[in-house]
Amino acid sequence: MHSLKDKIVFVTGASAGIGESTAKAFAAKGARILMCARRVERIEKLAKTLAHEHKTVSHPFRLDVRDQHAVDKAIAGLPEDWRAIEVLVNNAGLSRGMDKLPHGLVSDWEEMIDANVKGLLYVTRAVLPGMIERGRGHVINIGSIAGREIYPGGNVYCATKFAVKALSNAMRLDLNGTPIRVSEVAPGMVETEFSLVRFHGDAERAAKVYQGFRPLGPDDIADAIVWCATRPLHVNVSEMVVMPTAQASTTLVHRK
Ligand code: NDP
Ligand code: 8X3
Repeated sequence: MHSLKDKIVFVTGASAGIGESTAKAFAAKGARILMCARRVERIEKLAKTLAHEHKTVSHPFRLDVRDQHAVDKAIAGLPEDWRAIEVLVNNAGLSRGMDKLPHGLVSDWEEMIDANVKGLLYVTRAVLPGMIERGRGHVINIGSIAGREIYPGGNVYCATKFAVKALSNAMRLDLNGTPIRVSEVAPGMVETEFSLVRFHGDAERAAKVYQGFRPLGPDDIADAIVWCATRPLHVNVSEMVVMPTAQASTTLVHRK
């Protein structure tokens, strides 16, 4: 097993859901946690929780991954003792809307493409050269079952997650011959703030998404991410699709 004790794990989008659980799960393994999100007050609070519960040192900072200049500045400006990132979890992302394509909001499309695809690229581009120079590192991209199967109204969100799958495969090709590992963890339905964000704050509509079956929780995905990261260094989990037992595909969920 690869120990992450005192190693730096960078989790993007750690202010909620899968990212928050992932920061906690790596902290429980003794890692030091670098984390970002736009809602900085939330990650500052999380940093206090990590310090209290796991005696973990963490470094939270505000970042909108859609802003390439801000991403470059944040990574280049990291304090000296926070630069040696061992694991990058590209988690920051969102869905917006579920309208059929002819009626979709262009602003929703842009937000998803900018965060899920361009943001992931900006962060990865800023972090990878350091990993290559140090001769160690692991990039874990959060894809989705939506990156394997399209569902009605999923159009642009699905396209961004297909892109995450393509970019994960591309990273493995382009990094072949280096010791850097690249994994994609692709969840099915996880109950987080995801649907609340997708439906622009409509809590009733969001709750319906998870009614009548047991969805995954963010801790289930954090567990899968940590498992990938702690395999021995000669083992690279290329991709892992994790679904609730009640879910067979994006369009088939058994509800009571
Ligand atoms: P949440 O809405 O609970 O969390 C999303 C996180 O991403 C928040 O911390 C949010 O922080 C951050 N984020 C969003 N946009 C940006 C941005 N521009 N810059 C920085 N951070 C950003 O959703 P999940 O935890 O469910 O989603 C996490 C990832 O998992 C996403 O990539 C999503 O596509 C993927 N996923 C989710 C599934 C699900 O069913 N929930 C299934 C499959 C994949 P803040 O708003 O503070 O910036
Ligand atoms: C999130 C999973 O099926 O709700 O990526 O789009 S789904």
